[in-house]
Amino acid sequence: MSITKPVRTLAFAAGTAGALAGALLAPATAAASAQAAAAPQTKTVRYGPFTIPAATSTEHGELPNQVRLNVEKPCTNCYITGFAPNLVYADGTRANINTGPMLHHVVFFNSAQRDVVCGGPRRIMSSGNERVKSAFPAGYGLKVGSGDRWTMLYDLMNHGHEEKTVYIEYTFTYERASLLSRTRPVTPIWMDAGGCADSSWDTPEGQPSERSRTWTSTISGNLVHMRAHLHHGGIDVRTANTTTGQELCRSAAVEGVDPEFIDHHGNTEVSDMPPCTGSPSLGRINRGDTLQITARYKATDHAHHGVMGIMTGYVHES
Ligand SMILES: [Cu+2]
Repeated sequence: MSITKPVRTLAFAAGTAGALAGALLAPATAAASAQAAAAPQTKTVRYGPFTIPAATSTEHGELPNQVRLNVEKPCTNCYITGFAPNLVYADGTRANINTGPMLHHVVFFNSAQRDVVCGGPRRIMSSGNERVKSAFPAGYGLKVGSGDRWTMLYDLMNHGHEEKTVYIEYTFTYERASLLSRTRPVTPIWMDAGGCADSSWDTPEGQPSERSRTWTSTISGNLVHMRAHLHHGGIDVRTANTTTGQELCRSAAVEGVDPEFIDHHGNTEVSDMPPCTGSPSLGRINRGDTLQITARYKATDHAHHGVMGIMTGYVHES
């Protein structure tokens, strides 16, 4: 990470002063407690409840682009090593379009850090209805500092004809940070075929379509994980380093297989977008390299409005 705020560094040092003193006095015990601190932990955080209006005969019900400030983080002074997004009912069962609700999108921003690609608050993770799980390769994590503030942007839809009350749920795996942590931090890079101003565009009817966007990297490091998002009708999305000629990740959409992702009209939504994970790396990125994202959509007999093509990469800067 390029910027470390002095305040956060002090808070971090104060929190681990005990462990450091222990290391000086009794190395074996301190090593054991550092190991215990680094042991993987799991926490499920629920956001909500949210009540989505019923669909009418012509329109889906929707809670369009709502913002919640300062939402719960699973931990502080820790590394998130993986996360699994979900949309659930109060009893914990999955809420999906077969019963109405759709997680159109959820995006988490950290307002304490600047987004590497577009500026503004840093986009650290997101999900569409496909709810893809992410796990970083062993030894890497998304650092959560004590000064971090998370904002959640969400958009929920309902294909059903009665209102539904749901929760956005994230199950995180994480490790506590300490001075002895060997976990390497990752920096998110948000590649978006729609660009920075608006992630969405419309596909034409009757012909396949493709949209690309490039970004000149401002950071150097190893890309260790990449996750993707497309809408209904998407074929695949990929990111390449056009400076080195290397394809970094390609993720193809799975749609219409799992019955949970088919609504009562027979309409399907994307059910999986397999992520890419590379250890030690999916590829090296150097400052000044050109990264290109390309999203492809199928030809259909009608235009698709507001489609997206997004890949979020996680880079260990070095
Ligand atoms: Cu989307």
